[in-house]
Amino acid sequence: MKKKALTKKPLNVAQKIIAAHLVEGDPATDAELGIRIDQTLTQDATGTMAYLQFESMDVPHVRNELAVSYVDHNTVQIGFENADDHDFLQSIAKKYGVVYSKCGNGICHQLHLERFGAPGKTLLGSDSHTPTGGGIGMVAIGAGGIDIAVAMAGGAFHIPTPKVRGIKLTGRLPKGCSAKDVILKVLEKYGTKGNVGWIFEYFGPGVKTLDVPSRATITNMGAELGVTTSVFPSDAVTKQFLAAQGRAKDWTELVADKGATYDDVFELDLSKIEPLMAAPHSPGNIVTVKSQKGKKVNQIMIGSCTNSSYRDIRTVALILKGKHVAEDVEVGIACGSRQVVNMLAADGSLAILIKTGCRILENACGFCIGAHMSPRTGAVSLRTNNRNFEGRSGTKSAQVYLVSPETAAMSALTGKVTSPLGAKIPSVPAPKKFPIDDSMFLYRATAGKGVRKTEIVRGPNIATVPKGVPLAASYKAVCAIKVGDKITTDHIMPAGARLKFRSNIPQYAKFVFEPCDPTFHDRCLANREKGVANVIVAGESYGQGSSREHAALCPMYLGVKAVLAKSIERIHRANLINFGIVPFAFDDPKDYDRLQAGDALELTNIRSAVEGDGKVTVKAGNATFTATAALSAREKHLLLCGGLLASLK
Ligand code: MIC
Ligand code: SF4
Repeated sequence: MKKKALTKKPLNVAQKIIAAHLVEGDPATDAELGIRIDQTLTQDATGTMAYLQFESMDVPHVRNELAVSYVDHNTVQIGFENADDHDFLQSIAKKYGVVYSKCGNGICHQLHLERFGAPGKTLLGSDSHTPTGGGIGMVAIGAGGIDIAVAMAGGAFHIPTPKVRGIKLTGRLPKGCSAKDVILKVLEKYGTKGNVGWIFEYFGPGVKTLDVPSRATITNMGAELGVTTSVFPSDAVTKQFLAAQGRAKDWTELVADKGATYDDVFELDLSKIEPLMAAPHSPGNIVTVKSQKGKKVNQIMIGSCTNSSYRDIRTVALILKGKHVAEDVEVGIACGSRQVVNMLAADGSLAILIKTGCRILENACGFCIGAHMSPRTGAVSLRTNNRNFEGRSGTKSAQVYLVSPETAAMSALTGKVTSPLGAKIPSVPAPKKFPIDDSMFLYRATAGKGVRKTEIVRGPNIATVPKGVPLAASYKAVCAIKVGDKITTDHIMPAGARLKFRSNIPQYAKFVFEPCDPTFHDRCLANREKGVANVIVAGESYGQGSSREHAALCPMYLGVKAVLAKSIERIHRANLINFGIVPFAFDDPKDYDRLQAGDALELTNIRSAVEGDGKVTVKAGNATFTATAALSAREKHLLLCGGLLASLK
């Protein structure tokens, strides 16, 4: 007994959850770990591919504890494509034992937090903001659709052995500041690149001052740091939230052991925080609200999975109560779920918002993904969502600033950037009881089992998943595009108006790199026809942002065989490997400067490089240089086969 106590290393929250789910690797010695996934979630924009891939695995039904398919992204339904996708998703959910959240129920992350998430569990979602679940003590990770398919089939998910950074919260937020300002502060400190492989764990006396929706805002936007995930402990505040959701039995206490350590600690005094905003065009471009005071604002959008809880929208309603939004400003409100809408209807907030001149939008992703509400040319748009990449709003010239609901509401009243500090900002206590109506979650009774004889509905928008081919010994190639630093998956595979083609790869592939070079598709196809491989050359932090595997799947379809970058973000790197594209990093970043779009290249030893130490020799005209893909044995196997799906066949 004594010996055991001596050898038992105290663990932090992230380490505890990972240890309890470890199926491959040893955190002390291995660079990659395999973990068991309890719950999965998909959304419609990534879900169709995930379920097509699951279907091709020939498994009779889902094998993980709980799989939920949400419809929240493509809800606008102009043209038949979105509705085709919804029918497909509904039928395939019924067949394989997936719970189906109907269009209109709300945004996946908000709903999952309300109705299914539980402390200590692992959650894998085909959406980069899946870490929202970290707000109630889950290890919740975003990944590509095919990784979710594997997890639904009972397979492990692989993560780089994480380093855990403890963010020690002390003090209490000043009135007018809220969780968005906290995560913007963390983004100011750590930026949107260079955090690959880390988990951020919040601890310390300040934690208890934050309610669950606030914690979830912070872990949600941890995605913008590029970390594997972010996590809060599960404490009395979590217990109260779950009990109010009628789920007291899902609560367990989960706190770091006494003496647990972190690989690094950052101390953040909440009382010193001031209202912040992320200026165009990056969530890491942090400025104070004070510094932008008085800037004229044209549009304000409140909602998204970051800030659409009852707490957030009720706060906005109370700030606006009895007043009217400014003459020249358009204000839109999108709640996170039907539960939130119902609560706001019941307590009069909805009536307040309507009276003050807000536009009440559907409880869905909507504006956040540029599906609608694009601002006017050159507009200043304040938004409470998590990403302000150039053009994501649907208007390339728009200047999008990310702000808290408090700053958004105060600015709505004046039509100018206005700080909530010093204003009368009401507090919204955590509700004692949330109204529960799960009627838009279908197939709970057959969850995990499915209804085998269900016919899967496939409209013309549901195409087949292209398969990869084994990696050749060498390639004659061409630099199909050269891009700079911090290229996001919104640059590679735009969403917005293009989102409806997600289930149809040949069609969607027409828009790869549309914002950077609309000729990319045609040139790549022509090269592919000639048997010449396409190579993407990129700077730092390539593939930031969303989990959309289409940013790898569509390039694979266009004959892209390798990416040569200064560095590549975690989810996108994993997606590239899943689709047989080798993610190389320049051994000498200066070699990036030698290359131009259109240059003929030769990847002389690519297959043996992948089999061996990952070092490829690249010939570019008279120059020869090397680049390396640091790969685990599993990743090597996938690449040699031509991707994950090809490896299963
Ligand atoms: C996003 O916020 O960019 C999205 C749309 O939710 C994506 C998923 C997708 O592209 O479908 C994400 O964050 O992973
Ligand atoms: Fe939806 Fe926006 Fe959240 Fe992505 S970030 S899941 S588009 S609300």
